[in-house]
This record gives sequence, structure tokens and C-alpha cells, in this order.
Amino acid sequence: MLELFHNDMSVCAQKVRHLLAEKELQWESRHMSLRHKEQFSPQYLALNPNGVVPTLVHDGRPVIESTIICEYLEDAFGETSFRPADSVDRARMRLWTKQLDDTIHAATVVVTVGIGIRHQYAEIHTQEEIDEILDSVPNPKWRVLKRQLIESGMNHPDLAGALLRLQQMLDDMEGALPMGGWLVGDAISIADIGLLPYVLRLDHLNFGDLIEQRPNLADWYGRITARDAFKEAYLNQWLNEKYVRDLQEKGAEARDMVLRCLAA
Ligand SMILES: N[C@@H](CCC(=O)N[C@@H](CS)C(=O)NCC(=O)O)C(=O)O
Repeated sequence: MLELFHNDMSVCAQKVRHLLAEKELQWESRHMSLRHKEQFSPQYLALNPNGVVPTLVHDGRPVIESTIICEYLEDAFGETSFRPADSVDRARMRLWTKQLDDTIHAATVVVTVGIGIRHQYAEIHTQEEIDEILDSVPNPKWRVLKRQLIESGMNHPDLAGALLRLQQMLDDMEGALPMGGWLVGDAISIADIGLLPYVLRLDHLNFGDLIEQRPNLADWYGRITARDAFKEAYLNQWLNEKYVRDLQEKGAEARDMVLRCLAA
């Protein structure tokens, strides 16, 4: 049996739900409210000591880290494969997913929290509760960064660099994508599935025009979001409309500052 501990709008969880849907695997949902500290409960930390989602539990055995979970699903359920057969293409696929883990995810957290959702904390919590949530973050680097982002928002010194990193991601994808094709090889792979939530996040923040300006990327985005697996993994029961509205509203408010940063 497959269980997925996840959150509706978590980029890392969206990626894993997408691969599960593409592979047509059945799984049990264990949805976690990140705003209510469910990821820091002792039971969950026993599965995932980093206190983040997603965690896949396969027949009672946990697997953590979304990129590793995707590779695990390929190893364990490889009948329909989302890894290219060619070894060099497979290495190129991993270069994309490595970038997610090295820099793109971190840049997305900075942009999402700094611009989009920092106010959500104050909406539902007192300052004392916010302090308690932040003090519970197991990773000391993230503990400090998250507090700074919630406190300083768009004035955070990492914001401009994070925006430029995401712009670079869009440029790299535009350069790599053949019109009508995929990031690596001739079929959709874990590279496309991994990058999608990060592109979608920019769209949710009202920066869809950055996608539209890049024709190969825009074509890819249209095709991948038209897939049944996208609807199953991202929409249907998993689209949190309030979260998306918050991202859209705050992204629009930040637009001038963002465009200034990107032009720098
Ligand atoms: N490298 C991890 C990152 C996981 C991660 O940062 N997850 C976020 C959601 S996208 C999370 O659970 N955050 C917990 C929090 O906000 O306290 C992975 O790829 O699984």
C-alpha cells in the first residue's frame, strides 16, 4: 500500500502526486495542514525528521525528499517509465531535478513566502503562535530564513536573487524545449513533472506573462497542464482556491518591484 503525507499546494507534493497520477498508481492521502504545525508532530517527525512534506510510505516504510520519492516510484513501479531509456538523457534529466533541489526550490520558498503568503500567518495566528511555529522548524537555516521572510517580506535581501534565479529557470527551459517536445528525450519525464509546479507557482503569482513571452515554454505549459494527470494531481480535490487567490493578489501588488528586479 502507498500512503502520501502531503499538502494541497506544496510544490514538492504536487510533483509527487503528478507522477503517481501519470503512473496510475493508487494511494491513500494523509493531508497535512502546514499552518497548524501538523508537520512537526512527533509521529510525523519519526517518518520525516526534516518536518516537511511530502513523505511516501510504501508498505510501512517511509521514503522522503520529493526527487528521491520520484526516483523510488520509478524503481518500484517501473512498468510505465518516466525516465528516459538513454543513459545520457537520464543524466540530463537528473541535472534538471538537481537544480530543483540545489536552488530552484529555495528560490521559490523565498518568493512564495516573501511575496505571497507571509500575511497568512498573521491572519490565523497570534504572534505567540507564530513564534511557536517558527521555533518548531527542525532545520536551523530554514528556521531563521522563514522568520526573516515573514518579518521583512519584500524587503528581504534574498528576494531579488531568488526572482533572478526563477527567471533563469524559465530561460533555461525555453532554451532546452523543442517546440512540441519535452525537456529531455522524446517523452514527458521526471524533469518535466519536477519543473512544472515551479512554473505554475509563478503563474499563480500573476506572472503568466513571463511564460507567455517564451513560445516553447508556453507551448509546453499548455500541453502539460492539459493532461488528465495534471487535473488529478493539481486540480480536482487539491486546488486550494484561497491560497491561489492570495498568491494572485499579493503577486499583483508586488508586480512593479518584481519587474524592476528582473530587469536589473
Ligand atoms: N527538499 C524537500 C523540500 C520539502 C519542502 O520544503 N516542503 C515544504 C512544502 S513545499 C514544507 O513541507 N514546508 C513545511 C513548512 O512550511 O513548515 C523535498 O523535496 O521534499
